[in-house]
Amino acid sequence: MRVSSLLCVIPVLLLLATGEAVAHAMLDHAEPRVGNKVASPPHAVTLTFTQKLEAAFSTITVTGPNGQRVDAGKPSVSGNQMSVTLKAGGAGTYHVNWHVLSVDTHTTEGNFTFQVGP
Ligand SMILES: [Cu+2]
Repeated sequence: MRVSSLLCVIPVLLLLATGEAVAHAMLDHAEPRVGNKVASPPHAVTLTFTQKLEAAFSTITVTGPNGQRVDAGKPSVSGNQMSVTLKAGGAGTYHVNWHVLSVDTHTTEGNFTFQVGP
């Protein structure tokens, strides 16, 4: 009787550290623009990131001049863009806080302001 034996070679996986750390979703630009002044209250805030986002774990909150929430709640996410519609908030300083999960499973967050007024 001939017994053939299989020699199982377990492949050694070399987990190489790649340049992955630079790939987080950072804010590329925003509309209204970061720190800018616009004449009338915008109907939405749109943020564009350097990487695609996971919609379920990405949020924007916007507060108006009196500290009241003016964002409509759940943002819409498409690729590397996220936007949220705004309720009327009047003139003054608006604070935008964002928190996103990118497709590489890393979370990033940040904030900025813009002004509404003549
Ligand atoms: Cu990352």
